Amino acid sequence: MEHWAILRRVTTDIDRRSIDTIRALAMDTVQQANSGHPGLPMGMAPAAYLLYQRILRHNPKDPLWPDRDRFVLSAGHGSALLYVMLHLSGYGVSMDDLKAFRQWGSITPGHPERDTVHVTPGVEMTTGPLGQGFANGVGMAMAERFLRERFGAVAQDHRIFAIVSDGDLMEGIASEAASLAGHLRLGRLVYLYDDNDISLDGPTSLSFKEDTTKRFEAYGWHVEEVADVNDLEALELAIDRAMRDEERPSLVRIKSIIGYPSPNKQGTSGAHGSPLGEDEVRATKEVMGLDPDKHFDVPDDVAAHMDQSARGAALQAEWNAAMSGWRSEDDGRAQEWDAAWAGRPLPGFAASLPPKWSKDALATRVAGKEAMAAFGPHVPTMVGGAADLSGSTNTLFPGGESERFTDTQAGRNVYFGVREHAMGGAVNGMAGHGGIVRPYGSTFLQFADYMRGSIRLSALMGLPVAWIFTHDSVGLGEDGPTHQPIEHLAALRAIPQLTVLRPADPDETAEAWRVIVEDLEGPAAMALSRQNTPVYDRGEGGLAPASGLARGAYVLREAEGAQAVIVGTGTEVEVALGAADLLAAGGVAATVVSMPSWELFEAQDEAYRAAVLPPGLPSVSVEAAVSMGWARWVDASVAIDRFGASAPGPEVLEHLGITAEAVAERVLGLLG
Ligand SMILES: Cc1ncc(C[n+]2csc(CCOP(=O)(O)OP(=O)(O)O)c2C)c(N)n1
Repeated sequence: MEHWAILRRVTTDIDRRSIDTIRALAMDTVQQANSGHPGLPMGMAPAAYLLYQRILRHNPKDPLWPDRDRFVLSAGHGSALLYVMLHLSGYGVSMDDLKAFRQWGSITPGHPERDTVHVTPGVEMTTGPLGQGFANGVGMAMAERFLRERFGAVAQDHRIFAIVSDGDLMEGIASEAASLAGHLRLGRLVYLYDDNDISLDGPTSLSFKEDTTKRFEAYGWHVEEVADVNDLEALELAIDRAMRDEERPSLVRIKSIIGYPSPNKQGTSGAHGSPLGEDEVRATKEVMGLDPDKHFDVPDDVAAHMDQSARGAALQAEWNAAMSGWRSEDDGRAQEWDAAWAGRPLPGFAASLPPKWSKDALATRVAGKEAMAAFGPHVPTMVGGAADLSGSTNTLFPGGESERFTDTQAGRNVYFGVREHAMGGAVNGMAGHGGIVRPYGSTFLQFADYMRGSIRLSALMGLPVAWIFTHDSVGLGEDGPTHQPIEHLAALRAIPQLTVLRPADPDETAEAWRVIVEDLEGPAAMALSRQNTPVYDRGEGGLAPASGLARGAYVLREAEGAQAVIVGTGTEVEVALGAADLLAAGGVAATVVSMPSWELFEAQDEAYRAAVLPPGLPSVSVEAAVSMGWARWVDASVAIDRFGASAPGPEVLEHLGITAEAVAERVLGLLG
């Protein structure tokens, strides 16, 4: 038990034995899988113990209690620690689940996953790509503040905790998110930084030596320093001071020893990412005074001591009681609350769309703004914003100053600043928190790359978020190839479980918003144009109604005796119509299909798909982007398989061949 020499002020024997049990279970879990990261769980066991045992207001028997404190393990490689804590605190993670760590079909995958496959009770976010969890917590703190201001502190009054590591702090996304959190003074954020001086390649001195205290103070954070994670008293006092500072987010910088108290591997990167090995596990158990022949062993008194079910039930019962009074005070507020937590809009949402458009021709980004203004009142907890491009992406709700999310008020329009990475992570965090209906982030389509990690995670988690990308083709013009997306639609379509939508005109834009808010469970990415498109005449004798968007692709204008089909997306639907007109003038009949979403079309039955794209009928697509992927749907593509160029948009499109003439020619070529 000599390793306890370091534990100068651990209060009780049961504290010590509980923490050692966490360490032993984490070692066993990783050893059994013969894969995983034991070092962080062992080093940070005292911090996790304090959190789950004394600090977090949580109820293991209802992991989705809306007013629970949130905990994000941003250093997702330390998943064994999270699973062990969930098991010991009474969540639905069994000893058998620990034994199935990293195995097919288990609820204890290599990194924590929140999704529809691995439903691990108590896992708030999927983490693993370092830095993402850090940014997720910032979004959660924004959600908590927004909901507390809207519904009152009876309903929402909690904190966001995270364990973040050296790797998290090295990642750029964490810098952006920390800067944003400091700016917004997100005082409910309390991050425990595992400052163990070790990362994967070796000591952090290889690559990381800034003064993190000064850095976070400069961001406007409250920083606490704890010299030794094993000093529970100092640690608890530091966390307590951090929690009391509600004006600033807090970083509790904690010195720990990776792999502690493994006699031969602690303090080295050898304990970071591989099992300690049977012998070292035995030796470590011996150091802790535990029986090395026992595996997955939890003494009865430790199990009873660590089970948080009773404490959690009491906390939630108190909340439930207060909430029933709260509900009866204001019926409308209660209904709004229920809709918010169900992720649903209020009645009247669909009827608000489409609005009466301000002009006959509008950029779809402007149509998006007009649609948001129309449906906004029906989704009062929809929060989002842009990465310093609100004026261009047109994603602000009306309301000006009073709708702004600032350091003193939580409105629904967030100015994320030029921070795409943090915006992505924060929007995911808002969705993960719950209560925010369809949080969204927007920027130019080109910069989707900057936030791709978060977009991918939103898809992996199936989060109900909206990514709104404008300036969606070379048609944006003069800004040139640095700003002109080329491969981005293909890159987004390549992400599984992400629905990509590129509406053709204002009516399709409104319908796309309806589908995103009402129909879709998971994330959506919408591509909107900078340049105008007509509001198509879809009345009697005109083009087909925009409701066809919900099926992914639909016949927009049927040609009798069609010899070919022309498929367009977004602003290129106008090109497709022009091509069909040219062909008609030459006696060739071509049907025009609008195809705003491959994924929605893919989900239709074969009969519908065959009706839209009849097999055997020559087909040509037109989209101002790479041709990659189009062969799945059509025989030939008019596309742009090169970077764009700086010039007025219409000229760029002309030079790169996105014209009605080029499409008509391609159709004629196919027809021989
Ligand atoms: C974005 C990203 N890049 C790289 C990795 C691979 N990786 C996993 S853990 C790790 C080292 C992290 O070191 P640290 O955060 O200090 O954790 P510790 O060694 O203390 O467990 C790396 C590079 C990752 N998970 N995410």
